[in-house]
Amino acid sequence: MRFSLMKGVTAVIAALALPLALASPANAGSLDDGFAKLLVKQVKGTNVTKHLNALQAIANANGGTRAAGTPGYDASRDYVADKLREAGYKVTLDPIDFVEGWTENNPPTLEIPGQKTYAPNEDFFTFQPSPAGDVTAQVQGVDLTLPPTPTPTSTSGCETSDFAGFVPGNIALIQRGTCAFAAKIRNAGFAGASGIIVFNEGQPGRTDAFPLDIGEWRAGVPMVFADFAVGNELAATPGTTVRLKVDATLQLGTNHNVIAETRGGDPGKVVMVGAHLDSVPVGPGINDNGSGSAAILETALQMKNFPVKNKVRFAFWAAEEIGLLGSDQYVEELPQAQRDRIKVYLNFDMVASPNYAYKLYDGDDSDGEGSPAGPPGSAQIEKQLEAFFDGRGLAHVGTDFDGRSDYGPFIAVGIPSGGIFTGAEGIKTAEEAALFGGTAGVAYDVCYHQACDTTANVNATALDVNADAIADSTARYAFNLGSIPARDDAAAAARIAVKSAG
Ligand SMILES: [Ca+2]
Ligand SMILES: [Ca+2]
Ligand SMILES: [Ca+2]
Ligand SMILES: [Zn+2]
Repeated sequence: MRFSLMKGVTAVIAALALPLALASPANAGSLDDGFAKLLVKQVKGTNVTKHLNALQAIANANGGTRAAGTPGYDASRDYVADKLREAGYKVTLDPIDFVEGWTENNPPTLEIPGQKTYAPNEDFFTFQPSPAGDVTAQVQGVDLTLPPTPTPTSTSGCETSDFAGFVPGNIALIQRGTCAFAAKIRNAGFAGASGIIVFNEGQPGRTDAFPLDIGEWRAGVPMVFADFAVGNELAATPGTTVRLKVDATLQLGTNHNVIAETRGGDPGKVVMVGAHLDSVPVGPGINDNGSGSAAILETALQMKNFPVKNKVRFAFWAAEEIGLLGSDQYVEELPQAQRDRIKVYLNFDMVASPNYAYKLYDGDDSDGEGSPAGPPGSAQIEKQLEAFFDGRGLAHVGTDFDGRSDYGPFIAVGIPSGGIFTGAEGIKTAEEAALFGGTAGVAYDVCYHQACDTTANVNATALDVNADAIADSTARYAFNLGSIPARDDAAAAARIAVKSAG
């Protein structure tokens, strides 16, 4: 079977008779190059559009949405899982938690027993969706910046290293600053905090406490947001024992990531290709992210009989829109040995924006914007995607790893990542309009996170080109990971670089 397939492939490659200029000189005629060209030919925009129509029909039948926790999500999950099963993939429905409901039953308590009681819903508020809990323990400050700088700079609790000296069981005292509340809460949870007090940073306009939904609960302990005065006072007396109590009911629901893996291929070398499958509650989410989901689904279906060298694992993430919950929980629950096997992660979130630009994640940080370069190997992924667009004579620009999609958890554990993005609520520049056409001064996707993100909100050219780019990069890595540095070597190189810089 494999042999005859190979003959077929060779025939198709020969029949393609591509001009030499289009072939990558280093790989021309190689297995990965041949299969990439075959798969690109097989993946057709019209078939990707059929999946988008199906997702639109699912939304129409389910109140106009495919959001996490809704029947529209489950129907999307079933559509994708059924197609992949029929194609022969090993399909797993991977359960993940999300917040289905949260009610505060009584005001919270924060007191220094026998000495002082702070005023609930004035000096401090419960963070929604805090788990219930009643803990008495020592307070320990975490990388505080006191007095505060004139403008926000505190990175309290933003890095796991902030908790290096943290005593598990203590209550973490954390300052508001430059990273998300949710990130601080996560890190405090990993460090074993028994309770969490985040206080406002202290600049004018950043002193009061107020109620806030941070969408994060997984530290599993009571958590509150206090005003600057409370935090400053507790920080001034290290080792103070406080009582922190939250009385709330947290109701968790379950959604599923759909994970589909090729039966063949080296299980020690996994190529992961992901797209989030959920929409926001207000709309059907066809560009965001039916487009990426449909494109990787069609790629998977068309490569079902490819005799891949490396294992290819497709992931359709749940609950991306409410905090990357699907990808985050997937990576968190993966044992280190399994993480080590994932050699690349490719992310496709919004690949058919109506006023598109071809944006490739800036793996080497050549743009010098926002987040640093991705883990070693990310630069090579960017280069490989660039080569596809260059080969078609199409322009491309970089886009920062700003943490807004499912590559975030992969990068955080050192897995090289990359992918394509055609733009969301950002405004297309004049330079980009010159490169890609479309309209300068208008959002890439005017229907971003809105009810109008329907099948009418998809640019067919961008969808077609990006489906090909996805097929191309997936097939190349399925057969050849030679460009990706070995993880151990890369980690060692990074350590050496840090050492010499220090
Ligand atoms: Ca810090
Ligand atoms: Ca770059
Ligand atoms: Ca960057
Ligand atoms: Zn979105």
